[in-house]
Amino acid sequence: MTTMQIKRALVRVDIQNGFMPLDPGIPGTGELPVEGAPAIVAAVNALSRSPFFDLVVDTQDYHPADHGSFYTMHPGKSANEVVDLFGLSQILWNPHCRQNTPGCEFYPTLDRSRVAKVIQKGTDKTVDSYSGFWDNGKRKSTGLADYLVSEGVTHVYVVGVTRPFCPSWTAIDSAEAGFKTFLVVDACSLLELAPGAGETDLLALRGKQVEIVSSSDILGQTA
Ligand code: VGL
Ligand code: ZN
Repeated sequence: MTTMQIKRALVRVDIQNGFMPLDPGIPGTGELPVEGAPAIVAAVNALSRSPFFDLVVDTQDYHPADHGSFYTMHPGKSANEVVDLFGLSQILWNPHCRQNTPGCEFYPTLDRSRVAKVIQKGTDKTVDSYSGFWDNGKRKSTGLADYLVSEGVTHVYVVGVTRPFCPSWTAIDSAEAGFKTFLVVDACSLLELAPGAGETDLLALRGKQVEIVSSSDILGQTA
């Protein structure tokens, strides 16, 4: 009889300067600021150092300067307006995480010592990519699923910036790809464009077989 070997990956989504509130000491911050994003880094680092995980992966939002998700590419439009981008509904964002700029760099206090792989996404200017697995049209994979399978990963734990966007889409695609999937809620930031969006997101995740856990469940803290 054989038993399946559990192998756990921590997938850290888009913990980059461009999503952090403006900090004059850190170039690239303040592009698309998410208020609660710096506060997740301590939990993400603690998880990343835990032997509970066999593998640590970072995703990197990595846009060309003229990416179609930037409101500046749509004359007369503002941030948070919704447009049709080549057949897909697209929320318009401030320009952020552009290739070869400080905004796309990982946040300096993020512990990257165990990172085995970086998966870049959002590189095609015609389509956004919230998920670390697929573009928003699910036309082109990033290679993350193949990489995790090649490493023997069975269980995926998702953290990062920012629900209900990139970590949530990544977790849903992970579950759909066949990994037992968890979202570590206190290690994810939240950007609510409408009130209640965070709660709606948690319901949607559970509906897609993503288990919601907290970092203390994993690290065995009593707090
Ligand atoms: C993200 C909006 C645009 C994210 C990325 O990482 O959640 N959000 N690009
Ligand atoms: Zn982006």
